[in-house]
Amino acid sequence: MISKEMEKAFLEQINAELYSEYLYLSMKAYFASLNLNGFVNWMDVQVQEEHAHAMGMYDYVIERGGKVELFAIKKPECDWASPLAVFEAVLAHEEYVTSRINALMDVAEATKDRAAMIFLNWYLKEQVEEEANVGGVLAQLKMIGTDANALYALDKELAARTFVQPVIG
Ligand code: OFO
Repeated sequence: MISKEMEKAFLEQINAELYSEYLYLSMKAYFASLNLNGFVNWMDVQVQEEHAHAMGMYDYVIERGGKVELFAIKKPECDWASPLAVFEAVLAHEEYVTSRINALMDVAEATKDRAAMIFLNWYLKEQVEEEANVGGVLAQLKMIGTDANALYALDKELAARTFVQPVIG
């Protein structure tokens, strides 16, 4: 059975993951408005990943005998100055999410919830991957600068990203 403290921490994180899904959905719309369809695809994969992250925790809380309660999702930003500005925002957001998962691990440690610690390990590893992925695109965007041809080449590359349903836990 999950403790009330751990349950509350998971419910807040489910909300944060759903907010991430919402934020990337908003970024997807921004790229659609620029006709950058590879970036649209990259964001679409991100949206699906965040949904899977939220559902992983949702299912876990239920499996541990807890009760899921959903909270309101705050409105995401809807406009950015450039693709570079979007990816700067994505990296800052993922770093924030990493700090949240670390805080969740702190609750698991403080309540001696070893099952939750094992479960959360997957999320910690996922954050390493997320930050590296985003950092890679960001570095390319910085090199590209104002070169439209290079931006279109990157757009083509991002069109190849595919969603793989993660096995969480
Ligand atoms: Fe759920 O990893 Fe991104 O936010």
